Amino acid sequence: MTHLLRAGGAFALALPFSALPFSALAQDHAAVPPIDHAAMGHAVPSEQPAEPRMDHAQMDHALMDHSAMGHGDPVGPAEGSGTARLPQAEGMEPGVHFGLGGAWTGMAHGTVTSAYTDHSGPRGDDKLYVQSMAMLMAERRTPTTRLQLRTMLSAEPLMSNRGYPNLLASGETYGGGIPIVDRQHPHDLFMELAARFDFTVAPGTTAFLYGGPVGEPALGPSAFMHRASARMNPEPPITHHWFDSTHITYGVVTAGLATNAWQVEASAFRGAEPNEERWGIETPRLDSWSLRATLTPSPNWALQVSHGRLKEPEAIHPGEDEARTTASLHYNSGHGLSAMAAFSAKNRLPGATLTAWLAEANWQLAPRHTLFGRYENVANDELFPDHADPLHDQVFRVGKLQAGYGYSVPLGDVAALAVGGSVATYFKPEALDAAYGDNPFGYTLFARLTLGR
Ligand SMILES: [Cu+2]
Repeated sequence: MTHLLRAGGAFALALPFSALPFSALAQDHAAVPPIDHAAMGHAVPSEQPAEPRMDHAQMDHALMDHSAMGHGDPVGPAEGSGTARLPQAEGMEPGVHFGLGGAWTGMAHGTVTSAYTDHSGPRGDDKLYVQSMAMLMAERRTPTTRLQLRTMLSAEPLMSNRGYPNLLASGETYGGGIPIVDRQHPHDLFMELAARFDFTVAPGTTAFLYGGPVGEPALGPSAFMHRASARMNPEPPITHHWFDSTHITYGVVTAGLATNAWQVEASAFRGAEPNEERWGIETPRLDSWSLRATLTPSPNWALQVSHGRLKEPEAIHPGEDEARTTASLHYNSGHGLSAMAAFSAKNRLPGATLTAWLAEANWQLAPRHTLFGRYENVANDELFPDHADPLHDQVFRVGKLQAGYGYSVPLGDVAALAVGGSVATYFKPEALDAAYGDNPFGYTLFARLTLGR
C-alpha cells in the first residue's frame, strides 16, 4: 500500500543509479526528520504506542503513517530542496512511499505542468510549454543513522533552449552564448544526483554530509518548486537568479550540524551556472563556497541566512565572480497557508550590488481551492544584452505582482490534477517604456498532474 505525502512540483522518471539494486535507490524532499525515529515514537505515542525504537529500521514504511511524521508533530523541521529546511508544519512534499525490502524505503514524486503563457508589449511573447520534474529516492534508517540516495530529473531539455516567456526575468544562455532575457531557461535533465548521510553525534544533535555530481549547495531558500509557498504557482520567480539559481549545481559537497531548532552548514561547489547543453552532466568542480544558518524556533516558522562566493557563475560575464547574500523567512500555518518573504544581495565582483525582494503565498482555502500570489522587486542589469544598446549594462529596478487560483481534483489515491491560472502586472521606470510598453500585462493558464497528493 502506498503512502502519499503532499508537496510541490516534480514528476518522476527513471533512476540513473544503475549500479545499485532498486532497493538501494533513494531520494527525499520529504519532511522526514533525520534519524529521529526514536523521538518520533515518543512524540506521537498515540499513533505508535508500542513501537519499539529498534524496530523502526525493520518496519514496513509503506504502512507507516508518514503524514503523522510530517504534518505538525514535534519531530523536526521539514526538508526542502538540497539540504534546505522549511517549517515543520509544511510536512513532506507529495509523493508515493513504498518499501524496498529490508531497511530500505523508497519515495517517488513528480509533476508535469502544461502551461500557456502570454505577455503584452514589444517584448511580450506567448508559448505553450511543459514543465516537468521527477524525484526518486531510496532511504535506509537505523536508530542513529539515515542514508539517502536521491535523484531528480526533468524533461525540460525537450523544449527550446530559449525556454519560455517570463517578462523581466533573466539568466543563462541559449543559441551559443545569447543571454536569455524576458524568459525562463529550461532546466537540465539531471537536476540532482546526490547522497546524504546523517548520523547522531549527541542526543538530539545530528551531523550530516551531502553531495554528488549534481546537487544544491547551502545557499538561499529552498528552490521555488520545492517550497509550499510556491506550490501552485506555474511561473518561476523573475528573481530566480538572486535566490535559488544554484539549485542545479554540478559538483556539491555540504557538511552540516543540526538539531530540531537550528542547522548550520557549509558547502563547496561549482560556481558556474548550467550551460546550454542540458542533457549531460557538466564537469564537477569545487571552486566556490557558501555558509547557511537556519533557525526553526517553532513548527510554523523557519528563518535562513546564507552567504556564498561564486566563481564566475555567468557565462556572459567571464572573469566576474559573485558574492551572494540571502535571507528568507518562511511561515506555514499547518492549515493551508504558506508564505515566504526573502531578500537577496548579488554583488558582482567587480561590479554593482543588485538587490532583490520577494514575497509569496500559497493559500489552500479548501481541499480543492487554492489562491496564490507573488510580489517581486529586483535591480536587474541584464535586460539589454546587446552591447550596442545605450541601455546595455544599466541597472533598472523592476517589479512584478502576480495573483492566481488553482482548482485541484484528486485522481485516486496516488495522483492529483490541478487546473488554474494567474495574471501579472509589472513595475518599471519610464526609461523602459519603449522596450516594454506602458503597462505590460501577462497571464498563464495551466494544468498540472502530480504524482502523490
Ligand atoms: Cu532553475
